[in-house]
Amino acid sequence: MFTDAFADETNFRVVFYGPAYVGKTATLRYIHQHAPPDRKSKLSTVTINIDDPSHPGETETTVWFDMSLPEYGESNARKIRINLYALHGPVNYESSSRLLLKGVDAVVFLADAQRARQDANRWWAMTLREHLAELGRELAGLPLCVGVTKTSFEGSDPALRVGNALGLPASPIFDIDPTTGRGIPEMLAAVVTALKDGVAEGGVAEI
Ligand SMILES: Nc1nc2c(ncn2[C@@H]2O[C@H](COP(=O)(O)OP(=O)(O)OP(=O)(O)O)[C@@H](O)[C@H]2O)c(=O)[nH]1
Ligand SMILES: [Mg+2]
Repeated sequence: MFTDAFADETNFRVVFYGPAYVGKTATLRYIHQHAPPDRKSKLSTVTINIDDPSHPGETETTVWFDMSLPEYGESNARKIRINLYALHGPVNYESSSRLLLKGVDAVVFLADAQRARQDANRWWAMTLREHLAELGRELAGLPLCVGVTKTSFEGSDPALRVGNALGLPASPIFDIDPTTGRGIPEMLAAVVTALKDGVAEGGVAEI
């Protein structure tokens, strides 16, 4: 989180995290498409240098945009802006996840409802915990929401069952579909509520 005094905004970093092909980019794209034009940056890919001395010069790609959320009121007496990030495409290096999660304020974990993907969901949930630990952070206490995609596919389990099997701390679970937007506004609202709850009341004091 950082405050931008010039824009009078509090910025939160929200990371969308989960297995390959679960729908991270499609979810970001849906949120971006439905935000008013004057409140958002372009949806962009950003190439990052991976922070790994054994693989010098290697890069990975993130997808990113930011948007202001005046409808959610204020946090610390400033308007709320969220910066949404996800890794994009094949993830070859663990250090890219750690870079992504550095300074994270909230995580949206996306899980794939297809039964064949349950091991992948759990593996990514485990790596989320591990990367945060490497960064000196704990999952408990970090605002967290779960979005379950592809629930309408053949061979899928219901969202609650998928979400509850991840081994993550109890958190709101949403049945989402980034191709139609089902569940996404509700999930976003839960993320922002959790972010606001995490910031102590009291406003900004000049010192
Ligand atoms: N019908 C349907 N399609 C979905 C759903 N969730 C994801 N998809 C599709 O699954 C495909 C993969 O989605 P992406 O958004 O590219 O997934 P990703 O997590 O960004 O994938 P990587 O960046 O490669 O890890 C896209 O064609 C999405 O439209 C869903 O709930 N329903
Ligand atoms: Mg992607």
